[in-house]
Amino acid sequence: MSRTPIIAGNWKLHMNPEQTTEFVDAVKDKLPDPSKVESLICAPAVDLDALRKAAKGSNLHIGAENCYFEDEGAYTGETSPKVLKEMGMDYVIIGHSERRGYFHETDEDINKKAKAIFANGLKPIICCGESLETREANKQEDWVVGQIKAALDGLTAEQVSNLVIAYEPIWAIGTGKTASSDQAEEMCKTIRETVKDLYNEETAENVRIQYGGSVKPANVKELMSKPDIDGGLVGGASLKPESYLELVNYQD
Ligand code: G2H
Repeated sequence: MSRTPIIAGNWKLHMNPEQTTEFVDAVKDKLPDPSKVESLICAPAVDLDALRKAAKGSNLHIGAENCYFEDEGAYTGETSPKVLKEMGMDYVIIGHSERRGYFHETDEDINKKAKAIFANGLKPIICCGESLETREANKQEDWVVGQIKAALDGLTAEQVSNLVIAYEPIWAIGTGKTASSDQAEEMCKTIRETVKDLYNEETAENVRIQYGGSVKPANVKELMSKPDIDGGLVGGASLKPESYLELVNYQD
């Protein structure tokens, strides 16, 4: 089974529509063959219309950084997964540690969001990862396995085959401290084994698992050489076209 690697930019709360258009114009003709590496940008909701227009006809996949688990209703300030689909998005990141931490998202919310994303024909990128305290207490595996079980609860094997899991140790996010490629591989392998236990071998072989946390051009090749790491979820290093192009073209 060969999984297509997926390198995703997570712009967080950076960029405006004009910068989005400039960025996409600078990268769109230099992206890798999508059968070799899937290139994705997930942008703030206010930039998604510009992202879609600029990326049209190119090999760039596009996505949002979050959504709500209801399609519509009295939920002031939320983003509808139904409208994200109508806008042409492919992916939605859910469960990022910044959403869990600053916005108090629970495992249950994340599971409901995953279901709403699939119900609308989109694909979730489900984030998981432990804090420094949890790692220092050597409880990181139990923690991450618990997050994965909760996030996948009630999803079918077919859905899980089509989603992406991003392992992002919180202590490595935006800190410049990357997990070593062995630490990252160890957890990505554990996640794949968890999917095998919950579903079956085929689903575990299909699911793509990214590592995130200070991924940059200097470490992407080493991380991507690991058998259970199928991609990167990249914050800071995805904000400049040159750096993003180095990341997605890591095979060159
Ligand atoms: C982790 C990552 C992107 P950075 O949050 O999801 O950000 O690459 O800046 O550590």
